[in-house]
Amino acid sequence: MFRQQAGEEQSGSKLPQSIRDRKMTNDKTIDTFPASPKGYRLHIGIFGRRNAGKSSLLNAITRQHVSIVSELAGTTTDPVEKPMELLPLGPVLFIDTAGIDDAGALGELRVEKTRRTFDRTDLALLVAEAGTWGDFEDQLLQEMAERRTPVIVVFNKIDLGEPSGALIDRLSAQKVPAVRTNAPAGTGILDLRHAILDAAPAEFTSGSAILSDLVGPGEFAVLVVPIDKEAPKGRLIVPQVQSIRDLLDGDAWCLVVKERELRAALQSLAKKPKLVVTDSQAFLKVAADTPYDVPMTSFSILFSRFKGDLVTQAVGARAIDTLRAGDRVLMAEACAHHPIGEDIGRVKIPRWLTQYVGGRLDFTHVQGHDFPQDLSPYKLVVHCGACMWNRKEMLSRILQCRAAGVPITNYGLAIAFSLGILERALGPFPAACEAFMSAGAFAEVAR
Ligand SMILES: Nc1nc2c(ncn2[C@@H]2O[C@H](COP(=O)(O)OP(=O)(O)OP(=O)(O)O)[C@@H](O)[C@H]2O)c(=O)[nH]1
Ligand code: SF4
Ligand SMILES: [Mg+2]
Repeated sequence: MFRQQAGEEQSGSKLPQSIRDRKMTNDKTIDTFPASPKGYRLHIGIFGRRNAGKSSLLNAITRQHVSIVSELAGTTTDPVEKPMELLPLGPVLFIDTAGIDDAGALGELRVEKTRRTFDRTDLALLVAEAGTWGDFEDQLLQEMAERRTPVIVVFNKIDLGEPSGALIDRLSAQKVPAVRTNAPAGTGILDLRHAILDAAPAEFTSGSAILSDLVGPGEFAVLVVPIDKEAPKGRLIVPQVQSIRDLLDGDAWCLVVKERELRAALQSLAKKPKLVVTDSQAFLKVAADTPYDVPMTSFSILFSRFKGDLVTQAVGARAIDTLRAGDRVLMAEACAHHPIGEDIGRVKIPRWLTQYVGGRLDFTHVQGHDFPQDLSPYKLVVHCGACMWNRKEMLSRILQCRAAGVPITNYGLAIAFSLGILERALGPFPAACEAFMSAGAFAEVAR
């Protein structure tokens, strides 16, 4: 981890006013926040013959009755749109369409409406009854290929039949991913989520900015960088350097200080910074020295958003409250950095968590790609900021935890939670803060 995962928060109390004022959602798909503009959502079109189970599939993914399902072919007549937060990928817009094997004038109109949704589809789900594949499906695949739109084939109704081996082989040779589902029973929905994550175009899976969007052009942030015995000689570490570069790219600027100089630096400034970002190890001092009206967070929280899924990982920090003496905790680092002295992952976080829980915990440490397939022994996964990884890889790991029903948080979030400053550190991220605050209600939603 970046030996300074910044930390954050703790249990409930003083939520920033801006967040308290936000209307809490009752919708269990978290689809009211973050309020991403439609254009930023990954548009996932659901296509296929009438009655293939397209609407059933949408309902299974959202766990809501979004679209009407019936045994009558041709139930969906106009495209049905459903925005939601598809954890851990982020904001998506599902578009359920009318079956397009229709004949007749009415059918043609409906087909035309469905075809128009092709233009705004970033990723297509081609839903077919497992035992029914023909020219129609091949033509749809070809049309999507011509449009360079990635496709996932969903063989639905696997309770009634299986796709042939020859077809599976052909799709695999064409590099078209396929999943098998029984939508009403929820079978295969997790595989579908994985497939969506894998197939999503890169611009939707790479984090857009580390912090420049929070600061803004012409504005500045103060970065707090402790120079202690764990700091590498003569250089800054990757998350710090990347943060500085991101600010410059965003036409913003920054002041870099050690924690000891922070108070004097803030006093000497003519105006307040838009954000203070600290290494998590200095979090308590930085929280004390930063005026409450200046937003403050940590490098590792920024990286949870940039490389992982801040909402899921903030909610995951809640699980620390449920830890009991003897529970197993997996500490995972994405690269083999060299532990120095009081290493944060091996010494400091275990110490803080142990103090919080009030009893010995059983820690397992893994590095790099050495991540257990079986997560069931663990009560919690605490992950580093994954600054050396691309986001897709971290999101896959988050999905694996979700599949196993094991909460995942990150180093900084865990530290802040155990130090009691997570709410404040999540202040710049209303969606994550709100999710964290209503984590009880979210536990159901998040899987
Ligand atoms: N046995 C079984 N039935 C399914 C499955 N998925 C959907 N169905 C049923 O298939 C019928 C059609 O499902 P819909 O979800 O309405 O299909 P659709 O593709 O949206 O149909 P149109 O809107 O008419 O194009 C309904 O009776 C569903 O209950 C499945 O996996 N297995
Ligand atoms: S990838 Fe993880 S362990 Fe490696 S430097 Fe980045 S935060 Fe630290
Ligand atoms: Mg339908």
